[in-house]
Amino acid sequence: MQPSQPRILTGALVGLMLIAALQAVSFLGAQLAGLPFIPFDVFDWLARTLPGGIVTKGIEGLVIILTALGLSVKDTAKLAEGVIAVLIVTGIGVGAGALFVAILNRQAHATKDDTPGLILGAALAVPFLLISFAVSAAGSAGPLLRGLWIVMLWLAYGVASSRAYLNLAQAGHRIASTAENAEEALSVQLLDRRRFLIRMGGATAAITVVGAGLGGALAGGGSGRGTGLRSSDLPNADDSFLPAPGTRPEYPPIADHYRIDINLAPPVVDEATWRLPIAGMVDRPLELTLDDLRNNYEPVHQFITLMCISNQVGGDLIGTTRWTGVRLQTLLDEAGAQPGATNLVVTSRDGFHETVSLDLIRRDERIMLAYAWDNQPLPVKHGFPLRIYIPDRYGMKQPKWITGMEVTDRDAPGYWVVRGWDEQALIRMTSIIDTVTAVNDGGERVVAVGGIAFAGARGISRVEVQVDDGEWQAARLRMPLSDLTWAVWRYDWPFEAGNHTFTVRAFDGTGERQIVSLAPPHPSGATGLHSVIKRL
Ligand SMILES: Nc1nc2c(c(=O)[nH]1)N[C@H]1C(S)=C(S)[C@@H](COP(=O)(O)O)O[C@H]1N2
Ligand SMILES: [Mo]
Repeated sequence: MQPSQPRILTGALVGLMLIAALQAVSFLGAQLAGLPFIPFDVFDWLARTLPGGIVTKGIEGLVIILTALGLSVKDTAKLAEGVIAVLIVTGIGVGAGALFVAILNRQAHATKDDTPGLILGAALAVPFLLISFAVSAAGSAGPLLRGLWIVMLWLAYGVASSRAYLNLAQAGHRIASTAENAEEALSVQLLDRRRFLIRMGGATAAITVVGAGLGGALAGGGSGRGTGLRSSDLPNADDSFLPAPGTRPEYPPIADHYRIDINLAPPVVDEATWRLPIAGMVDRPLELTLDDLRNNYEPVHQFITLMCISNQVGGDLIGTTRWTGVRLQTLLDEAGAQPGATNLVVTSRDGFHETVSLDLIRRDERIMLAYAWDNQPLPVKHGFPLRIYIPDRYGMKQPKWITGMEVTDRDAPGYWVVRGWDEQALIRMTSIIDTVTAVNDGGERVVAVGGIAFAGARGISRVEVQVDDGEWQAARLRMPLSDLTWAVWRYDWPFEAGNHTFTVRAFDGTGERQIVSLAPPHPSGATGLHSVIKRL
């Protein structure tokens, strides 16, 4: 190696500094102007493009790791994915920095201008542009602005890389030519390089901290929303049943609702230009605005529990709120499906899709298109402006951010069905212990055990608790919010000091007992009983 040539490792370091700054600026742009955040686009693209088996293993692994760390899956999964996304792009930036130095070191006549940097920037910009446009869901910025922004960021990365290279090379060269002997030259030159790298590190660190900090502050700002239902509005408000202390709220705030979808940043749909088309094999194609849906149809309110098929036994990917919208039957009748049509293909802004049979829609008037949760417009991350509800199915069958509906005679498998998950995705019964607490019941010490049970649209008829190897004992059930929600239960056990195992099982409305054998979420939903060990 000639003394005047920067080392490849130095190139990697420069790459690290620049990619950190690039991501911070991209993050700030996302928060300020709805521009794409490059790592999220890359992650979302990978999640859509990699084979379903690999993605499923990845999700399973993540859920298992988060659970093992004692973290709430619903609160940390997106954060963990975001960290992975940033690490992936960081790796690309570091690799590109190293490769850049390696290539320039081989050029006999290195150019002194920005040309190599512009070439590097353009070479990076092209794939990232393609990726961003392939996922193109998040962010409110228009395509032209998105494109320009991505090109600009990578060109800046490239030009900064080549300026850094020139500085590093000259730092070596200048001193090498004035020093008395080679050894001395080398040490002085390294010192000079180090000074340059420290200066560059300071500058990039400042950009990174300011970009990420400002972006983070902007991201935190929650929008002022309308008011949700009060507990006195709930249909079972006069049930005197008292849940065990520590049981989750029967009707939680929607801020606590889990979120699962294929996007790191949720798609932002502009209400002004959004239309719901009902097209294809229909006599009268429809194109409805959100106001049409809100004002021209009788609103349907349903209390609904939604659960993700990736939920582990006892997991937190389950939530309840009141959904408001329009019966899908009504819209389908209005459009008039033609003879021979069999299915409705529902497509989403993020490329997600699912197929619902017309027979099912005609049979089940509870199937709805929902535009409100808890009396407020759907939050962006929960599918604004419109999502579908199909009773008794896991969430994977129920698209959010709906942008298209086509009546057809084809049967196209849904997004997750294509990727190896259950075609029907019928909800498997689950019961969860939320709490085991010693309480005073009129002077007597008892152990209050409580939680929820859920069996899709089949309802819960009975919940039983077993302590250690004892008999199964019937728990008391609170009247549920509806036939479509979880049921809150409670079992009071006479206090007995020591270490005890509490296990719960449920029976659905048809009298069927919860499946005992253990199965992982893939491909049809987890089964097995939930247990809690508690020292009393
Ligand atoms: N467009 C779209 N809809 C979607 C998904 C998605 O990735 N994209 N994920 C589905 C899955 S797997 C689940 S569990 C539910 C979760 O809804 P929530 O995030 O509002 O709780 O949304 C469903 N609808
Ligand atoms: Mo899901």
